[in-house]
Amino acid sequence: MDSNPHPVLGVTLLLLLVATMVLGQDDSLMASEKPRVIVTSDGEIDDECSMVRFLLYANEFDIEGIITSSSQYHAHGHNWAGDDWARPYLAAYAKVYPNLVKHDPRYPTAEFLQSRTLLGNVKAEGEMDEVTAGSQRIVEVLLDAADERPVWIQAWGGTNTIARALKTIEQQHPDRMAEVAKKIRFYFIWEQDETYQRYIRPHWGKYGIQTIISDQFVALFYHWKKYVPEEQQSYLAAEWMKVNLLEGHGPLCSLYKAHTKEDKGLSEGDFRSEGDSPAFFYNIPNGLRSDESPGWGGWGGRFVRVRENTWLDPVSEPGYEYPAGRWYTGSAWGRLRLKKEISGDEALVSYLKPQWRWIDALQNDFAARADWCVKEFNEANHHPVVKMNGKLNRNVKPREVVQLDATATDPDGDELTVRWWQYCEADSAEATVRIKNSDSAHNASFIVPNESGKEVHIIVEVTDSGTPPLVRYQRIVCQIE
Ligand SMILES: [Ca+2]
Ligand SMILES: [Ca+2]
Ligand SMILES: [Ca+2]
Repeated sequence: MDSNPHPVLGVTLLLLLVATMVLGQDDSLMASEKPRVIVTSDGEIDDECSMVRFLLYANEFDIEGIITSSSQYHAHGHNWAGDDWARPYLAAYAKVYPNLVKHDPRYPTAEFLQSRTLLGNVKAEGEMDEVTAGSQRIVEVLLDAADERPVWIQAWGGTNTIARALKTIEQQHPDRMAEVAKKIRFYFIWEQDETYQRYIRPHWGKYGIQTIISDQFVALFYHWKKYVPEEQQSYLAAEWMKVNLLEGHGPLCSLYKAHTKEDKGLSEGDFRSEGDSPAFFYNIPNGLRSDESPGWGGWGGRFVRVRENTWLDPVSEPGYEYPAGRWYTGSAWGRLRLKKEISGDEALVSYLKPQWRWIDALQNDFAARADWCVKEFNEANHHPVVKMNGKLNRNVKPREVVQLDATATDPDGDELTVRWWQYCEADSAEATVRIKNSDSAHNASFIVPNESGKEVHIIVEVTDSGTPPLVRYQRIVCQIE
């Protein structure tokens, strides 16, 4: 009998081990680790759209939970999609899974995802008295001392199930609150009930949990036609949606609920809404490193620190004061502005730019994964791989010439276009630097501005020649001495 029944597997494991050891020597290992995420969702129709997309990113995350929760909009007896609303999506995922793994073996099985799909607190808006299967799953993940990695807890609906879980921990393990808080990262799509203000802030605020509360998600919300610029709108229009997602892409994408009829300037097949998707866009490991600080910006938007460790949307209105309490439909700047219905509202367009600026990249990325549901590896496109040569975080001196050098490859052998650019909105430097040879992978450079104590953020963006074109990035953060 063969003493080694899996020689190929043995070699693969060895290669993986060697690769891990090599990667471990620079900072790119950080970027290659899969983020741990817990989704809580209120099952709205735009959550259903987000769920189709999220499942196509199941290879990128360690999904610890998909938990249904209520919100101010949805609860038992109130526009409720059903406790099991996610089930048809997981069933469709099961059908496309055998094809998805041809493109990335890291996709989890539908059975695994179903085992982590649980019902949270859903009986009423803000209900957090009952201990539920969903709240207990969050407790279990947070109390698992064996895994110290951060847990990104997303609220696509109310924060009530999350609040219930934290209350259980406070009641049963008050001595472990600090340890638990250290792991938590929050990303909320508005505060869709009062439980963050009523319970989480007063009881957990002292631990300074990093908390993002987005209003700029409105860029991908029902009213997108009013403020997404024309060139980005084409990626949301029926013509693009039908060819790239809705038709001929298998049972999961065919469940995607685009617009069904002519209504308020929207056509059948147009993008409807995915207001909650930025909560997981933020964690997609695309090289932008946005999850290292909410202020750095990326596919899930860009935020400013408003109080303690709470990050909200950057408002540029002079003298503006953020509300002391909830950031939601009744108070968030963009939402209130939208209600004014100012035609051609440039201030609103600019406020939402941190989110809409990525729509082309996001939609192409979605479309490639839709292809993965039905196509063979050699018929579909896959991401370029970008590696920065040299450190990702650098200390530099004023007026120093910084050499920029990256290596980009593509698993499909596509041609690659390189573009270096300064992420001016994300960095603290006032100056806009001129990047010499900004289309060269190995020969770009810039001169550090004379701004001691500030940072310059430089992105290398690599786009492949495949269909749809896919992009990956790396970011250098230069700290000026
Ligand atoms: Ca929602
Ligand atoms: Ca490619
Ligand atoms: Ca700047």
